[in-house]
Amino acid sequence: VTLRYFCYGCLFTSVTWSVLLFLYFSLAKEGGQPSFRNVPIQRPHALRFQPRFTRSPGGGHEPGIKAVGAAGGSKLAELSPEMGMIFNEQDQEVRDMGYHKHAFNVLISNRLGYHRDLPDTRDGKCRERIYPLSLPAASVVICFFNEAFSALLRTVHSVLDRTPPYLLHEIILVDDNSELADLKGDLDTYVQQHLQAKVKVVRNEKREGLIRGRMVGASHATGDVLVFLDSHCEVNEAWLQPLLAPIHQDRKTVVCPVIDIISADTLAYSPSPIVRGGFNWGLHFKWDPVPASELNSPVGAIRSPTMAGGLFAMDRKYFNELGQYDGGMDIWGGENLEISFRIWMCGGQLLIIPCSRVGHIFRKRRPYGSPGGQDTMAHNSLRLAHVWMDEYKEQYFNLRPELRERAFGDISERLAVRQRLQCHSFKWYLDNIYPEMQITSPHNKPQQPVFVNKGLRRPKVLHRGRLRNLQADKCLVAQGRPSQKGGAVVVRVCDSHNPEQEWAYDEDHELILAGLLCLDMSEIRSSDPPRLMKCHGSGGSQQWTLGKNNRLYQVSVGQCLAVVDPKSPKGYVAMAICNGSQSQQWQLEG
Ligand code: LR7
Ligand code: MN
Repeated sequence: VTLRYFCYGCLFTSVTWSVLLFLYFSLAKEGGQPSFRNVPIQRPHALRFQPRFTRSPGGGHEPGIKAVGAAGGSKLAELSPEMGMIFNEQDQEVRDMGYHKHAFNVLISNRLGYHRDLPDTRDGKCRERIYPLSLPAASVVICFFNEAFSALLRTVHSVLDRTPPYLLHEIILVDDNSELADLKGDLDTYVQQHLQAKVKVVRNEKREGLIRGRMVGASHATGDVLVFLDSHCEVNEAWLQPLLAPIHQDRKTVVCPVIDIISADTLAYSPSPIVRGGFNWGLHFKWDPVPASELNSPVGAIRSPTMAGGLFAMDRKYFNELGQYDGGMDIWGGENLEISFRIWMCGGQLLIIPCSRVGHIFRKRRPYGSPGGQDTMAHNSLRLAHVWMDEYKEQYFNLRPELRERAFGDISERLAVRQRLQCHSFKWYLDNIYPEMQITSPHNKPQQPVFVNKGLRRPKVLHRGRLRNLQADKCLVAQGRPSQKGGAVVVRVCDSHNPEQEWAYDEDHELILAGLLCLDMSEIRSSDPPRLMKCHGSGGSQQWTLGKNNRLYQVSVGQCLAVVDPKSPKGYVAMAICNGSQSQQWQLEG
């Protein structure tokens, strides 16, 4: 039962209500404040009450994670359910407004306060590691736009609480012209009264977006190393030393922590599996499994073709030498791939450090847009394609033909950066850093898609049968007619006599339903659920592997097919980061 339903439940049951109120008051009388997992509940502070909004359904702009629970389902993954309880109308308002403005559970965030214990998610061996005492000091740059006050302050305090002072040069908060009143006056007052002189607030006079925002932050920084964080993070035990050490050793090394998952609905903190960064030809970031060759030890650094974007550390002077960011990129998107390509192509390296853990609240939608409603991801991706991708930008345009002629502004300064640094070609990057990436070029693949249904080429069918989800004990079928292009798939009661439930899995790794359409995962809108499309025969969006743990892995988005809610009759499925849970287990049974 999710917390959410539980709470709506109590609203409508007066009996439950009285029990809850009784419980609450008796607890409050006994101990002043009830304590859940040693975390005192702070009554929401200074929240103004405004009309109620209903929560928009989770759509999901997140590049990767819709993770449910921790790998291995540790007990640390869940906070006490009382944390999210709604005791009065005020709580309801805080929660509803919070979801509306921030797309996560602000009620719980406020109650957690600015400090909390976190489960130590590192491998045990990390605790035995010894780092040099003399390391460069860090300037932590946190750029924010309309962030929830408690989430921002928890980010700041987690850094102050878990960083040895001599390694923390300063924290620079860049307010990207937020509209929320508490991020102005209240924040200034709080910083003056409660935070050390180390915390500085810089304010943008107009909204710049996170890319120019970080450049502003970096320009104010004076520490040796820049550490960028999103404004809804919590750093974990001894997070900074493992990031600083490799930079100290080699100034052209850029490092990312493992990004642990803070649930947007429960604020529970759980470990992420060790994965590394990739991308697809829609120029969306994705998580990839770590190739065996990179997995030398559970604590060793992992070379990563790309970074997710928000959380990384880099020598400050090297950041400037390498060309900071592309200042022509707006608001959100694309800068993560741009800096990743630039690091590798121009003589640096990008590593993920398993012993450094930082949690991030993964929301199901982005709660803000761009000022003029532009698609900044497309604008920024265009710039990055034209500067860095050479002939391989065609891969992007094949997926987004409408962008081929789209203007992208002046890129001469960025081309000059590439020239000045004598960077490698994109082909070099693909060959040496991301050999897993599949290329659909006119040379090795037919340019005209081959339709299996048209009989031009028939890949051999390896297995046939129903696809049963082990948790829901239901089978994957078309939501409407199996011949309907673009139709969704859902799970329904299995029926071995129904040919419309029969999937064929072929040597091209396609999954074809009822001999008609292929299971397809959009590379352009990677947060959408999979759908049924005409088979195109060129892998990518239609390439699935039936792998270990019975998982159904989608190669192009790097995620697994999961049942959303096994008990719901709706039977919705979605892509989620692979975590081995039962909701992600499928059996092809003939
Ligand atoms: O106009 C803006 N101005 C800002 O200051 C828009 C955003 N921001 C701030 C915002 O308040 C936040 O602190 O910028 C930060 C990042 O914005 P998010 O949290 O909305 O981004 P995200 O977490 O959805 O997206 C990921 O991809 C982005 C691409 O531009 C950035 O690189 C984000 O930093 C990045 N986040 C992460 O890498 C965390 C892990 C996510 C994954 C996978
Ligand atoms: Mn974020």
